[in-house]
Amino acid sequence: MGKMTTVSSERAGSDQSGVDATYQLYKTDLCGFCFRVRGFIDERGLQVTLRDIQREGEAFRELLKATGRATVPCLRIEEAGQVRWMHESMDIITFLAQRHGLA
Ligand SMILES: N[C@@H](CCC(=O)N[C@@H](CS)C(=O)NCC(=O)O)C(=O)O
Repeated sequence: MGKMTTVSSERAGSDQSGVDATYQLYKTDLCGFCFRVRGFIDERGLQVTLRDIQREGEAFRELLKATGRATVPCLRIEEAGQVRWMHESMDIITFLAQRHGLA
């Protein structure tokens, strides 16, 4: 009890699950599927950088280039020098829940 732990705000692994990955959620503010994912992220306290593809042209171009689609939500997962992109709100939630012991 009382032991202080320093965590990086960039690392979702700070939830002590041992996972050292960096997450970015590509989203818009008009997308209900995005709000579903964001609600889960907020509820569980995961560190995920939000990228708005309507407000940030660069985010839109990154998403399109990487996935060939403009569909949101899309989770960019960077881990051990590798990058993966995941569509589908329920797949994203299930992935994060399993990954971080939050099922
Ligand atoms: N089944 C998908 C639906 C995603 C979806 O329909 N996203 C809409 C916004 S609410 C979208 O990005 N439409 C534009 C497109 O696909 O180009 C999910 O659950 O994530």
